Amino acid sequence: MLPLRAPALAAMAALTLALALALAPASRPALAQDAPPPAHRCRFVMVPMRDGVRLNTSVCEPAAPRGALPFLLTRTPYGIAGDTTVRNDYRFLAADGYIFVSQDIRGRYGSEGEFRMTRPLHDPASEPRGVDESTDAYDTVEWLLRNVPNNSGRVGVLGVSYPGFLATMAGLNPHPAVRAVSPQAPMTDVWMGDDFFHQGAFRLSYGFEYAGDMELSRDGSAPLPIGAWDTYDWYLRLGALGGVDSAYFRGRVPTWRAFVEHPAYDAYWRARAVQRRLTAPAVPTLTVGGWWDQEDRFGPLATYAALERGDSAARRSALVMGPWNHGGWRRPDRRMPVVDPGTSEEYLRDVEAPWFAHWLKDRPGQGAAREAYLYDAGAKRWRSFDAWPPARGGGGGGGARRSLYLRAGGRLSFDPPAAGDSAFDQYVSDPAHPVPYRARPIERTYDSRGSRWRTWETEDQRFVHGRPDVLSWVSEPLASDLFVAGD
Ligand code: PG9
Repeated sequence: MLPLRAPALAAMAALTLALALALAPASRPALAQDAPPPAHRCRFVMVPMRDGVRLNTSVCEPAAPRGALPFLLTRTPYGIAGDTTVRNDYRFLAADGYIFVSQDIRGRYGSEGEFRMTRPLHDPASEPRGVDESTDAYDTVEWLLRNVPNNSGRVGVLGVSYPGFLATMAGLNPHPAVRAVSPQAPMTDVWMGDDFFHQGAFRLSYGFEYAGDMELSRDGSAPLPIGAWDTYDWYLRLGALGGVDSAYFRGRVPTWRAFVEHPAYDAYWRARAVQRRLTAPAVPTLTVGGWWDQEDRFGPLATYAALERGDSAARRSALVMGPWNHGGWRRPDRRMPVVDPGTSEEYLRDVEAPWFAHWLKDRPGQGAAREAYLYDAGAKRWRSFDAWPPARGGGGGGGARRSLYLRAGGRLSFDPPAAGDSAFDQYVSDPAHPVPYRARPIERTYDSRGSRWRTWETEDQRFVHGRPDVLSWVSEPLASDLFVAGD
């Protein structure tokens, strides 16, 4: 048993509070009728990389000729065999006209070579002939420009999650034809806040299952030995993590070894922390995320923040944060019941399609401004900011930066404790009876029979209230509306 003490004197959280934000409500025209994408002809080709490895690639061109068109490229570790037509979530883009290209990254599905999870950029000084996801994107673009007729010489890259990370990588040391990238829910730093750890706290079930699914086979075909429907007890019985490799993976899952060998934020994870490589965007960047993303909410905010730091003059970086779970804006089958219906289509039609058209087709309009479009889930409307987090105490947003204190006795307050107040709250944590992060049964992360993994961030959390190892802090009733925003 571990007695843990939470020092109540410390300011535990600092929030930017923008009070009474005076912003005009977003006026949006009614949605256009949903028309499926126009017919395309798709073919599969093997595209050679600089080291001779060939990557399985699908190229889809409009069936009716539309003149020279830009490419839209998505690279993925999840398999492109089904890309024999244009995805429905690309329908607003397809109406504008693009050549759609998707590609299995090296070591996955139909591509040759070796897969490395979130492969970091190589160091050209020590490995002049090295390859990584950035060079593979570069070589793919070069091949497309030379081998696909009727292209306009411009390329946009987009993708969600792992493909979002790959979109970011395409914008690093980019091919000059890459004129716009859109990392969406991009995995950016898996130790700090995305996917596998939260501020270093390991997410056991997700890490075990994702690493095993990805690395036991090149196409997800090797089953993990989890027979349980409710995995809570299964993971309790798993025992010390040091013994998991010999019991289950036998050296075949490098990412699991990395979890065990690198519990701290060391050089291994820092080399994979993409935001550390981002400065001014070399190409215009539209970063997209969801407030209830169960996998990569850290990534979009960290990506935008890193680009903003280097981008004070260029004004080429935009951010959208919507009321969505992981990639929900592109996947109607995965959306959450609580979200305002229509926000995904608004984004796809009114932001994404015009943004790519601006940068790839010179269509005037959205795309020039550096802006943040954020969904206010309390007021149920979009808000637009010219910087994010909003400027302190001013700039159209108003508001003030304030600290919230977790005070002894379960009180949440804007007032700090008095000097010399040494009161504290404490709880006892029992590793044999851990707090589940969602109500049981805890289905496997991506259980094909159904899993509440994708929606758990909006689930009622009161099922843990009253446990001896869970503390809650509660404020006085609010006297007026309060808009809380920021990190
Ligand atoms: N969130 C997933 C992931 C990305 C990168 C690394 C590990 C996991 C994904 O949905 O692709």
